[in-house]
Amino acid sequence: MAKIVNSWNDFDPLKHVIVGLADHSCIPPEEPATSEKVPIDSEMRGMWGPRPLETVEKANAQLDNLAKVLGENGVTVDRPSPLQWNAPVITPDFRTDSMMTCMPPRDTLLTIGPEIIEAAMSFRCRFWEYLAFRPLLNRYFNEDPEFIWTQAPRPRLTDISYKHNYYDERISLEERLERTANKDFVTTEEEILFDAADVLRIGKDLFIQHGLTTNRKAMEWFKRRYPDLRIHAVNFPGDPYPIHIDATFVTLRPGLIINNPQRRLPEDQRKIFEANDWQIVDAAQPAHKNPPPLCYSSVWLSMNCLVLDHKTVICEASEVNQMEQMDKLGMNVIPVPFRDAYPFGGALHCATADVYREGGCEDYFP
Ligand code: DAV
Repeated sequence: MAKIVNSWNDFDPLKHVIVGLADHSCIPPEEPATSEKVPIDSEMRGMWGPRPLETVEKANAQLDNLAKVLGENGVTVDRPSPLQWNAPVITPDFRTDSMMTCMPPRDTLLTIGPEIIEAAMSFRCRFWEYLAFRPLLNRYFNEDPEFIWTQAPRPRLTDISYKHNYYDERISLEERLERTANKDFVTTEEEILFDAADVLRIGKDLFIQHGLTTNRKAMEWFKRRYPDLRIHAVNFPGDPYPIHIDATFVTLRPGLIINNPQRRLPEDQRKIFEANDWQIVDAAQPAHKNPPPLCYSSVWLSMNCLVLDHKTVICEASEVNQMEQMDKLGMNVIPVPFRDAYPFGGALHCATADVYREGGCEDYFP
């Protein structure tokens, strides 16, 4: 029996990680929570079904290469067991005609110390996604006597969990930004909803983005479930589609954060960082003008890096500006090509989920 699961942040030395797989990935049909995530001008609007096989194969080649590079750097890598995602999800409360993928494990699994939480996700098409990770979690449970396996309260995702007609093509970018500023999102407060990728773990403090995929009730759940941790709601008014914190606000090491310059953390929410001598610097500009085809995410996947330790970071190989900035910030960069995986749910941080990092639960904001 050995200790397998332990991770309190995104920067301590990484020893064991899950890397996603693109097999059988689908573009899901529209549903109450998803239309918001597909920008108006996206070629994906109205399209759904299995993704083209050649794109799956290219994504898997880059995911496999990432796994290989991690292995060469002393990190143990596990892979999920993809389902046949091209099947409907039917519950007593709803039906949607396809699932999606298990490529971005970061959205589904949240590691807090010795615990992995299966998130309470708001997309109906992602309702069963955690099943792809069950064989791994079951093994961790069998082998690590201290592993705590948690499933957050399962949302029912009935119609009352969403604001209907929230999405409307006629809404201008200005109105969209106004909604973000007013914290008016597509999900209601009916039930606890969160994606794991909205939670930034910094030891004793969890910074949770309130946005399209995570609501206030989730923060309340975290507060009650983890009375020893401090829960902070954060939001980034410059983001018209706030989904997941990891292309917006990214820790590189204790005391250093890169922040998306289009989505700056508001002054009042900066105080806790400033008071503890943490530096928040603007992230470098993305190297690309557009995301790759059939991609949900923005060009800011440029900053969605995977930190291996306080001095080492994996960056996407074509993100020259980001790599240069990392170098200036004193990080050694390992470039890994990854743009073929972006359409499947994100970049290097999204595509992974922490199992073990060295270090304990530090108090960085006493
Ligand atoms: O900027 O589109 C992407 C985050 C994906 N997990 C963005 C956020």
